[in-house]
Amino acid sequence: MSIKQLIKKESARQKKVINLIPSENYVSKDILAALGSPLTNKYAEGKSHQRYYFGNKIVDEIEDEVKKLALKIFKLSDKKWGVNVQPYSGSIANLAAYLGSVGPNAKILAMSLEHGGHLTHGHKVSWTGKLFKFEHYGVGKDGWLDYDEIEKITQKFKPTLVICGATAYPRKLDFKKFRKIADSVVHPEQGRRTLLLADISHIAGLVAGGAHPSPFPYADIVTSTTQKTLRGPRGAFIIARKELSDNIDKAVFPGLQGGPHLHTIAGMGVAFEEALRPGFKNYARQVVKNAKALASELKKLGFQIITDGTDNHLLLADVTPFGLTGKQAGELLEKNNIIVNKNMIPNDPRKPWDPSGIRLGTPAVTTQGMREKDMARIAKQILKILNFKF
Ligand code: DSN
Repeated sequence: MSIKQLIKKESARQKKVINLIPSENYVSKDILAALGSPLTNKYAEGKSHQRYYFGNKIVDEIEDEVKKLALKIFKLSDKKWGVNVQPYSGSIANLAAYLGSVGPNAKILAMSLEHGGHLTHGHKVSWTGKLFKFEHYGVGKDGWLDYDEIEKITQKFKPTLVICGATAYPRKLDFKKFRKIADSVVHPEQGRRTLLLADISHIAGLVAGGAHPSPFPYADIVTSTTQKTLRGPRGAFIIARKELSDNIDKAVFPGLQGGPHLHTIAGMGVAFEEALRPGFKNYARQVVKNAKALASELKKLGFQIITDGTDNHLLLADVTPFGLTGKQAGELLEKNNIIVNKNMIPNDPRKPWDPSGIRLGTPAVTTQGMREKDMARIAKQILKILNFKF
């Protein structure tokens, strides 16, 4: 089959299934048009207006505008914040943020992958785990972050950077508490406080839409991808306090990357424009309402939901009471056109490849117009599939 035919096949698959992967979404036609535009033909190494190639007047305008929009969706001033929209993905954005702020070998504290953090938050198989000295915190037995415990770990470890942000944590992040925790350790020799980085990749759209508290009053650096709740293309950005942003920019280019992907940057700009429309607030709120409805319907049907519910766009369910592992449950659901991902649950006795849980999210189905009543139907269908294993 040709690539063109395979793309058609994948488009049809995306239309046919119920997509409950919390890190996926469906972008608008305008974003697809930006991604498929001739901007992909252009090289523009460097920052806008400081490029190594010529012919960049128009793409400079585009990048400048996208940076302005990135600040606008979070109501930030360019007097205080610098933006970089060039990272190819969240992984590179995180690596660049660490390298450009605290540098290699620094002590960094983050949430462990097993408890809901991210691979690039210093997991041992990621280069972030090899290039820096990471220590991790997790969640308590009840699945909730225990901020007193995080503070104790912080004071003992004395990191120069604290990371908050998760890929599989269903509750609100208390950025104010994380700030206080970071401030409980001082580094007079470095002449600055412990930095706080919020990786809001999962919740960026909720923050922009007012459905989750913002990290910006408290964090020094915020990293994010744009393809999840923000409903943009697969790209990333870093927003950092002005005094940190020059070094972070240098870590992105020339430190880690070459020419920026301008078609993606333009696609991100379109996503930011869409996030500024009044309807986006309703979308963000509905994503959370749907996730809450899905969690409560599954709970009514006997599912064990980690932390008993959710405050955001995702939930974690332990499927072992059905006599299934997360992998088996995911495969059964896929056979029946419901797409989830297998996921570790807190303190999981099983391994990541075949864990005890599944992770479910509502950004994509909300984009398709589904509401609470649809979540009730989906929950019943999930139960039927897992009970009868067909
Ligand atoms: N792998 C992504 C997720 O699904 O959460 C994060 O990078």
